[in-house]
Amino acid sequence: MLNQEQPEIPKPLDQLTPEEITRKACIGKLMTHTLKNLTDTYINKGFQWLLPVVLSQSTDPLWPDPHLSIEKRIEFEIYGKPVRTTTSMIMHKLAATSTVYPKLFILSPNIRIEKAERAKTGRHIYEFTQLDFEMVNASSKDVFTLVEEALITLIKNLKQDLKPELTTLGRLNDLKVPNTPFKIYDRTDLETKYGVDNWEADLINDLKEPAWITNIPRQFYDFEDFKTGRWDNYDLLLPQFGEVLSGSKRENDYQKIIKKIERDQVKKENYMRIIEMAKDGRLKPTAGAGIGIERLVGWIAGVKHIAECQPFPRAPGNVNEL
Ligand code: ASN
Repeated sequence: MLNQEQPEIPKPLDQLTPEEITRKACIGKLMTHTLKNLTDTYINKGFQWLLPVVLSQSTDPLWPDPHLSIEKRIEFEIYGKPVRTTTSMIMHKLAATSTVYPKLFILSPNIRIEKAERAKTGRHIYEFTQLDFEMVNASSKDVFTLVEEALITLIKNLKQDLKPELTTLGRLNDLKVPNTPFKIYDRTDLETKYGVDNWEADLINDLKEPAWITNIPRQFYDFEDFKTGRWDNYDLLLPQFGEVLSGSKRENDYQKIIKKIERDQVKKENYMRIIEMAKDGRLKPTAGAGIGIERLVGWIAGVKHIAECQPFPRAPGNVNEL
């Protein structure tokens, strides 16, 4: 758990007090401007905006993943075929960047039925939206530069255009435009310094500015150097708040993909399109990431629970009528 105190579960709209309505409206404006600002940045840099999908045979296995706490995976049949609700559009991004859309982003709704106890972290919701992006022939460094620029532009603009809202939320002075480049930490160094289990919670307490963490063992689609054992992937952590983005340079070598899928005991039959593309040499080298929109806006707004950033809250363990 990253939070010291347990946050209240955000209420449905019709149960808000007048003060809570004012607060919700300010967060809503931050959300609107954040979406406009980020999508403008990506479009101006030549990215194409793809619409999301909700049901697919193939979705993110989310495994192995050091953060995983999924209570239930949603899977059912349509037209005689199994489909799953989107956990992330990583597979779609790999296929799309390698064929028609070399630079793309999607505002992608992801469903991850987190264990109910995760409501306490204030950082988990069971439906969230990623700004999920991917680009061909890019390195991790390219992703860092792009994201840093996008965030700096966003925070500068919000501080300028939404002064009253940030003032109402008590964030105008506290929200600082971070210095670039952001610091980069290797996960193994953090484990040595803070311990294998605690490094994230301890590091975010120490952080004054956003920072990158690299080299995190996880899903087969992240690039792993088999010789050194090093992973070319990253998370972006926000001070006092935690992970807001994860991504990587991608694995596009057929043999390595097969080896990792087998090692992870992931169902190969769900990833045949990507496997076939890799086999034929059609899977291009790409890099990308997904920015958790509710977490980003939650950090900007200084919320106790990121479900406050949702008009219709999705806190783990809480199902509302709307
Ligand atoms: N969107 C992430 C990525 O691009 C994947 C995820 O959310 N699990 O790597």
